[in-house]
Amino acid sequence: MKQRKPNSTAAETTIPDEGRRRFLGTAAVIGVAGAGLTAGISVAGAADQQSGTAANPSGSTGEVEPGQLDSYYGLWSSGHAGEMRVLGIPSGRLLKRIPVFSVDCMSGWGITNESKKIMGTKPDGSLIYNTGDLHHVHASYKEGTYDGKYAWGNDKLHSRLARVRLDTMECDRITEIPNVQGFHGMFPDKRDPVDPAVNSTTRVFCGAEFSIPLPNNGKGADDVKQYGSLFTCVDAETMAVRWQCRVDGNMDLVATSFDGKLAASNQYNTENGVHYEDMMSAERDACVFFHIARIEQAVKDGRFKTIGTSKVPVVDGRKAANTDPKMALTCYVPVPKNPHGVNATPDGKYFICAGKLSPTATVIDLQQVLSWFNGALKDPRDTVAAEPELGLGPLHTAFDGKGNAYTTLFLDSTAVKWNIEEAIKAYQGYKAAKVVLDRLDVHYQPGHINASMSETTQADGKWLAVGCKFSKDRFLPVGPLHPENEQIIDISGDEMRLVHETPVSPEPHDFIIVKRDLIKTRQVYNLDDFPNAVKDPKECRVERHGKKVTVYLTALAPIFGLREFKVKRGDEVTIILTNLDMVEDLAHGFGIANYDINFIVHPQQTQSVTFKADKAGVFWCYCTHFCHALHLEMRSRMIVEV
Ligand code: CUK
Ligand code: CUA
Ligand code: CA
Repeated sequence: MKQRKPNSTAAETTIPDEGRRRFLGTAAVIGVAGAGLTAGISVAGAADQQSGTAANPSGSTGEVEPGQLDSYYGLWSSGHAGEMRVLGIPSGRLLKRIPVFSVDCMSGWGITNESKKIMGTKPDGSLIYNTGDLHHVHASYKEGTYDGKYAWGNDKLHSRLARVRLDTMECDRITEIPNVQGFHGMFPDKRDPVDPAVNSTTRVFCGAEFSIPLPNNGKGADDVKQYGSLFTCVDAETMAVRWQCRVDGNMDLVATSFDGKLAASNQYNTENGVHYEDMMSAERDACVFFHIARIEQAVKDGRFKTIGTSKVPVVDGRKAANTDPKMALTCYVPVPKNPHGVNATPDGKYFICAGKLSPTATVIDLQQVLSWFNGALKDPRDTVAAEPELGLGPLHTAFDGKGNAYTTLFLDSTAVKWNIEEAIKAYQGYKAAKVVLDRLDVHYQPGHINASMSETTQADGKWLAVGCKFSKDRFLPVGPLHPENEQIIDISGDEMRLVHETPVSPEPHDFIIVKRDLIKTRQVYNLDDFPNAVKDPKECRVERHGKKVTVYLTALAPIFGLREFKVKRGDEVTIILTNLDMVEDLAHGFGIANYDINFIVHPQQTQSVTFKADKAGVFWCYCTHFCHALHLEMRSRMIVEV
């Protein structure tokens, strides 16, 4: 198998001159902002930078020259780091880490009252969870392509769904899903729901990998019959859990159809095994399809139960309850042994389920699945349109919008390019079909794979990224754990061409690659969006109600509104800090020595922290984020009196 070297030619991206000037103009203002007096700068400059698209001429190196911008946002998962990451594509440069499930001083995530409220706290004010495991990132759609509004990430560890708003690239909601464990695959609707009477907003669908006793209340641990897995629908806007559907077997990844009618999840444990060996005894497992409209009708008609203390309606999608296809909520399509990954083709016709323990990928025809649900097709297996043999350990599949699929082969350390229509012809017995078009070594053991705009109607066939689980010898060793390796591949030509690779901190799984002009970010908050904002340095003060003390503070480079403030030992202190600067990128930090407090506050934003003043003495509070020539002098003193 071959390994190709990049050619070297033109730079990747260019920004139109106009946007460029605006950008430089904004940057110049930041310099001036040092005076702390500049006001009224809009965020238009940043939006301008994002317009314009860059070509990917075959032969591009994927290098983005100093000062040039990437043409795509990569929204990356991080696994047990619990965060979402933003990479520039094709450069692979890390642009931002978005804390989601884990505490992070970079932003004060898990430290400020505002972030704690999103993450969830115990009665004593401490976080319910300090850990997470974020595997999958998917963004909101409108009419088949990204609308730039939200991105969601799952927490496999504590079964939570988080939402990141893409204008600020910050997490704004986290919902815990009841009665499941191992919440793994997740995918939002790709268009507005079909029947507006049934659904008012789009939804996010969530699979659950581990079966647990239902209810999970300490009884029934030894009775496998009481174990079950629930497929969950969450409202994209309210983030409330709408309904759940109980299945036989487990679920892994999730895909949704472009017409809003179907969702599906691959199942590797149709055996309902509790132990490792049991989960591999069957030659075939399944891809379970959900008939969304029927499920929502069943919920509406009251044909559901609730489980344990949860009020969420649970419908029965198990085989025994769904023997009549015309009424069925679910359809179990048999696919070979322990499949992993299910992906929707950008033409809306097929779901592709990778084989993992089988060297195949199964192409399932969605029209045929609907035919089965209408009673026109007897055997669910007849929905299979193709099952090409690709190589060892197929996991995930991406698309170029030109009819080709790209599948990772974990055991072969290869990405394989194959043609879907040719695979269908081969399945129909056409001997001359040319299914596999190219193979490329990747380094090493690839998991997820994705192409620019892959699962949208705008799949553009320019870049492919492969998340390699092991980098082995590719980078300087850094102790026992090597970085992972995100490899960037040019797919604009007939052959895949590896252009470069980026080491990343372990361990990302899924990611998406979004055209940069689809995401419009903002850099300055609106002061009025924060009811507790301290709008003028003159409003800075200390207010006491019994043992509760509130400190109202402003930050305006390079000065905090109070040079010192006094509290008493034993007080419950709340500090409310408003950043009155108005210029993008002028964040201030607030750290209190020996008090375990550290957060930042963005221009025109207000953040607060609450803590017990349990140590007497003088404690310097200083700006922890470099903001100004006099940043080091930007301090206040907390004096805790006995
Ligand atoms: S899973 Cu990690 S390689 Cu959690 Cu999407 Cu397939
Ligand atoms: Cu304000 Cu550093
Ligand atoms: Ca199995």
